[in-house]
Amino acid sequence: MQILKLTFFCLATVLVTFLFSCQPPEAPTDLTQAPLIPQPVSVEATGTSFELTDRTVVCVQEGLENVGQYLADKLAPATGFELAVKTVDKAPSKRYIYLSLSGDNAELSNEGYELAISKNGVNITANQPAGLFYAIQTVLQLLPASIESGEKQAGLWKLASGTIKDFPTYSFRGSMLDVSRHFFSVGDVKRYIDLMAAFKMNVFHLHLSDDQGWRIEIKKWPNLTTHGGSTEVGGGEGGFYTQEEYADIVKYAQDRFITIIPEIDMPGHTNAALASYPELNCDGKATELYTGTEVGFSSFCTSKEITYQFIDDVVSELAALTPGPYIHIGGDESHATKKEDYLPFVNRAKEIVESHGKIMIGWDETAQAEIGANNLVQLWNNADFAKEAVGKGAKLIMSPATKSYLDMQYDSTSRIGLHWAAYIEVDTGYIWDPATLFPGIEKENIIGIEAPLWSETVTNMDDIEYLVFPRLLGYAEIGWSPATVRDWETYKIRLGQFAERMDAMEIGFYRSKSVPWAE
Ligand code: TNX
Repeated sequence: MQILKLTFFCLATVLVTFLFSCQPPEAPTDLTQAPLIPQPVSVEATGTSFELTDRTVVCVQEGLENVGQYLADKLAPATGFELAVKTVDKAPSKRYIYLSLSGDNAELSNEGYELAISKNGVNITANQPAGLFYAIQTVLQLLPASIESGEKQAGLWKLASGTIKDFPTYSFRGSMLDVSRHFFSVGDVKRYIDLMAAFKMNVFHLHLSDDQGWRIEIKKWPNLTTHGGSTEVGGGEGGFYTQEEYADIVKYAQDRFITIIPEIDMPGHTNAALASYPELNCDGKATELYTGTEVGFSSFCTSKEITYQFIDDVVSELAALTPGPYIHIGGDESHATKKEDYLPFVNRAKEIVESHGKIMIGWDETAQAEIGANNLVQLWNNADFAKEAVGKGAKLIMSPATKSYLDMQYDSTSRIGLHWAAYIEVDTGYIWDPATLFPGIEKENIIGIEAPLWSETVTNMDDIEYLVFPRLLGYAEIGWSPATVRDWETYKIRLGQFAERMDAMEIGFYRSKSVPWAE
């Protein structure tokens, strides 16, 4: 009898569980409860929902076909819907997502958008296509996490109704990948770009040269890549991007509203170039290739004219391939360059960059040179240099190593990463404000933030994803969302709800104990 009872109880439990799991998933109806990263400026709910079906039409104003197609392509794999993209003058009455430019909403500026969701359709407006692109990222986050799957899913594709008005706090929201210490393929770089775009980041800084490797083909100086690109930290085979591959990366980024900033680090961090061309050394002798991780031992010969001819050739080819306004000249940790040589060197590098129609960016040490209001200085280590830059009218990119370095370990048990600046747990990476971190550096001195990933300990995409995620989401939010809506206690809940979405995106992220992962 006892056994019969038990069997019955078990069967009943199984049945209830089965029935329960067969219930259709509940449609979301409260837009204010949707976990979004970055958190929008304002969200209002209207209590119903819009269902995306195979009969939904993506409607666009003339000229916006590309953005419309991007949306349809993003929705296709998981839903299995091949949504038509139609050019129209105004939205139909139902079953639509309509993308249009209003051009007159000053509050939204260049990158903001308004997203109005009703039972009948979704209206997306912005002043510029970039705003529509960011609205699409929001739409994707409002759909179930399985929308990110590469294969068809049995989904109920509903979005809660209401209105989102959204625009970024900073116009520069970036990340950097060091492809010199370890080389990463074009495919890896494109994945990095896609993952940044999903969180509304718009600047991708490529650290293209360092002591361990030169990674961009320069036609006038071919040994830079054939020799200088032939190894990496640990002695692996290294690699480089041909100019065609670099142009392909630039185009891929541009299609996702991301500006590429190429960096050629100088006068220090130049061993790969010094090993490739003896004439760049003061003693006229080429150095050996370097596969270690020390910094600060190399320097261009600042007193030789050939050095400046070389820089002019490199910047000329790079500027021609780079539509964005910036060239980064590094300038950090030039411990092997005398200060009296360093400053005139940076001044000349700046002239060269400007003669090719670009704006110079340098790490914070470059603030000591003759920079002006047009230049950007990237704070990484020394707030006094950054303040000097502010005094000269330059704007700052905020990349404090203690808060925003993606190569810092989470804690002492992290399987890769460094810790010379700090351990940066997910909360530490989130809880800071660029505009209040250093007294004397105010919001109006700051163009934005950038989270750099140095790659001394990073050898493949799994390593990249482990260090970059989930911290990148926090940096995306710091760059986009107003300080008034940022708060760790609510952020960690939203982030926890992104576990399933990051899984669907096949991101091998670090499951920090400081986050309540919803799984
Ligand atoms: C400092 S940050 C460097 C890089 C290293 C990094 C490692 C900066 C401008 N220079 O050369 O890769 O630390 O965290």
